[in-house]
Amino acid sequence: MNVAANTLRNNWKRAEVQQLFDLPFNDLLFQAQLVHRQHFNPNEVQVSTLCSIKTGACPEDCAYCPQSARYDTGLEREKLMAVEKVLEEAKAAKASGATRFCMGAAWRSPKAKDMQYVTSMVKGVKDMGMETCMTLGMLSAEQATELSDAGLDYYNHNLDTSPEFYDSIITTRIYQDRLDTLDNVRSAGMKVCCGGIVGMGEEENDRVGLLLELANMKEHPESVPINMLVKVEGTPLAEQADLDPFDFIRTVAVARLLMPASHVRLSAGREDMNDQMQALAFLAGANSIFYGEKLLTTPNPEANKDMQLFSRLGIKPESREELHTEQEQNEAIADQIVEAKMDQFFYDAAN
Ligand code: SAM
Ligand code: DTB
Ligand code: SF4
Repeated sequence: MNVAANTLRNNWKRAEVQQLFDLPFNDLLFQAQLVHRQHFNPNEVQVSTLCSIKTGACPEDCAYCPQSARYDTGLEREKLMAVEKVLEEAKAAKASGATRFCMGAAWRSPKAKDMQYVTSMVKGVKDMGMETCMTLGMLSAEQATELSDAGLDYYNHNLDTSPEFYDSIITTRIYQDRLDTLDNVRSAGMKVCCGGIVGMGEEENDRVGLLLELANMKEHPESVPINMLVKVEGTPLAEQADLDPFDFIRTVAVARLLMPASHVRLSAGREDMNDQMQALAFLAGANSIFYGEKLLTTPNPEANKDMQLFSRLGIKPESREELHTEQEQNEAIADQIVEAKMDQFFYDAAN
């Protein structure tokens, strides 16, 4: 099957998606790379930084999540971060080369009293010249409009898995709730960041189902995070068996083929991937990462290590089109690369 056609579709059939998963690995990666090159510079990766603006004590029961109040994961519950503190973190993220600042809250949905704080955060981060993203749980149409009016560029809300497997992972809200929030985000004019998690014990059929849901949305999400489950002690999925790494790469490649113009983000789970696996994910069409030592509550590779990997692969962080920040950004990135190269030099010299 040759899928390298230069068109965006939202009428994918389950059997077509299954056929892509069934391709020999090399054929699948070759197709994904062809399609990737029609839409993106294959040597650029978008870099986002995450900040947990409200950590822990979430009332939901998502089986993978260290922040659910229902599981004892040893996480300290925290109040909503002060706006200034968030802006300080955003400044640091910008200085280290991130172009998007993503703020996450362990909420089922934001309360009315929270909205003034989160909208101030959006305005402050935008003023620094960075793109903004938030993930705050379910949103009503009014809340989505409020965030959009404040200047929020992206809203992250994942489908997480297939509709069929969903009930084995979350019982406190249904698939349709998620679709409704995504509709509200779209109608309010924001860009959608929506993906899922693999490695939760789902079947390949569920990975097909998840990608089918995403690819058949009226408009593809602009950003598609593919998370590999981070197994956290105390959560019901702590002892989940590892997913075959090639099945993870296949999922990235099929996402790239189905949603050719979207950024596919190699999201949570990179700490458990070696450099070769990450390089394969980039070859399969992943072109965005979370950058910085921490995701929301779990570790992520050190920024320096990522810059070393980029440098070894000849990858450059994607810069934003807004030119007034580009030079600053390039300078920051160049500094990071020099630093990373020095570290590598001393490491090599000492070993
Ligand atoms: N509470 C909000 C919500 O659930 O929409 C926002 C924050 S929540 C932590 C954002 C996403 O992080 C989840 O939808 C899930 O896809 C991802 N996530 C959470 N825990 C994870 C884990 N242990 N491994 C991989 N991804 C995870
Ligand atoms: C997404 O898809 N992955 C990010 C982000 N959206 C908010 C979150 C990953 C969280 C991993 C577990 C943690 O650090 O708590
Ligand atoms: Fe709460 Fe979001 Fe974690 Fe679910 S994924 S428990 S909603 S923080």
